[in-house]
Amino acid sequence: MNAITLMDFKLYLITDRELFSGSEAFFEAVESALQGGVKVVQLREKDLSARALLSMAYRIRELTMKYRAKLLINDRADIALCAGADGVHLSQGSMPAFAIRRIAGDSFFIGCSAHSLEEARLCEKEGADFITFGPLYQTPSKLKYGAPVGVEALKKVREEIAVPVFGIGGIKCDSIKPVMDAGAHGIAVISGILAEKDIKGAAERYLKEIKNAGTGEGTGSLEEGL
Ligand code: 3NM
Repeated sequence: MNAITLMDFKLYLITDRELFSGSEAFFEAVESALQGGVKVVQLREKDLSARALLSMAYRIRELTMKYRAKLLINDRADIALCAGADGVHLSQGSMPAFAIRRIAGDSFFIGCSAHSLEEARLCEKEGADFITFGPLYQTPSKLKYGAPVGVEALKKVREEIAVPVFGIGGIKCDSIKPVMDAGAHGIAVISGILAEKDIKGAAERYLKEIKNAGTGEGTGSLEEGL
């Protein structure tokens, strides 16, 4: 059984501090999302130096601990280990999961971003615990992530890939159901929560919508079976 399916992990909040006027506003926003029930946060601030990212990771680690939430760091397994984070989220140019696993151990969560079936196969083969697949829809910064791949592509990935797959990219509350119906294990999101005025309320709505949508995965996990 994949550990991800045993966790309270259906909503994956990814950070973007550029949405805020300063770092305190950013930390407050992450705390509001945690108050709304977010249980897994990915710190994704790719432009920061290692030193600045580590310092931010310490702060987000404190916040996530306070709300018993997990923290993953984008790309930097070294920063994740130094900050006592729970895992790392890799992109195609990152170190492969198996290399990180050798030093970080089996309980370290390793997520991996895929934008095609081929990339999803590689993430899984290299040992990722879960995959984010997208962009499913147009995102505010769509050029960065390429053209939307759509939910039909997600269905194909789900048919072949055994590890949990999270839909990502332009997912708003009203697109949660089609994404979950396509077989997603959960939803990964930035702006649908962090760009909202009421961040706590937005997190609550996402969680409610995910719960209502069901998983499309049957009763294969402990969480659902109990
Ligand atoms: N990765 P929003 S799409 C960080 O397709 C990221 O891998 C993507 O932001 C991918 O929820 C994306 O605001 C942006 O669309 C997600």
